[in-house]
Amino acid sequence: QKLELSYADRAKLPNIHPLASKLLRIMDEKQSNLCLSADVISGEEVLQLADSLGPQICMLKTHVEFLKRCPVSFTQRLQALAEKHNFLIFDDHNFADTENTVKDHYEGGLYYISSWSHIVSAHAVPGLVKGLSDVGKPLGRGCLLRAEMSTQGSLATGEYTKAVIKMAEEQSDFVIGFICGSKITERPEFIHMTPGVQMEAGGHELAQQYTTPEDVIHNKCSDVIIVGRGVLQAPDRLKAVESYRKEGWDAYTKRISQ
Ligand code: BMP
Repeated sequence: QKLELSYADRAKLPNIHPLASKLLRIMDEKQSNLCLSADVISGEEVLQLADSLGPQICMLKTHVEFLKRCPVSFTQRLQALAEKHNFLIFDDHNFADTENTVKDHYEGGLYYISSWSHIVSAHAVPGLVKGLSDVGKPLGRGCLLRAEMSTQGSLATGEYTKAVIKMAEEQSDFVIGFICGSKITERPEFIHMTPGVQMEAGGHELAQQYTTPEDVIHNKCSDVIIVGRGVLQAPDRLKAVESYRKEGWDAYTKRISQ
């Protein structure tokens, strides 16, 4: 039986995108496959989460456009915290428009997302990420394509998901992986990231459906768990983030040693 490649081995693959390689190295060094979804509405609180929970995570996910109080210095301070604690920043913008429109939005607009976010997400519906890659590639940025969704009744399934994988393969100089429910391609250069994670499986919040870190990383062979409310609504966030990190990491070590 063929042993699965470790995160550290995948980081050294000849065709890997430098940003995917950096992420896999961070995951290996910090023993963390946890992305914190910092879904709070105050910019100061995002910064405080980044500083206090940063040592436990490989990535911090923002939705910058819904921050209520976003100080001018927010993105600079977030970048400094990402350096300090060695994690990547992922603004989960879900770009899904024409080449020209996404380009302007990614490069400028209110938030100049390309200037500070290592990674952004995009829907594959427009059929291309060229507008984004024109802006992001020269800066060494990467993109995650939404191949599946964790919501009940999602339309991103079957043939659609297959088409997303093909799109990623054709644009692998910018697309570093997927938002998906499980591993969807055997190509080890791509990163699989999965939301809808809590310690208790089977929970629902509006149309969100939850499963566990063990299920996502061990059974479904994804690479990174994305956790929001599981940490944010816990009475002790530091304790919660450490237990998600540990569960996710243990599930990974069990998977690769099989
Ligand atoms: P929570 O763990 O609180 O349910 O947060 C999950 C996060 O992942 C949210 O920011 C949500 O927007 C995002 N997300 C998701 O839940 N399902 C998807 O299919 C795609 C997402 O980006």
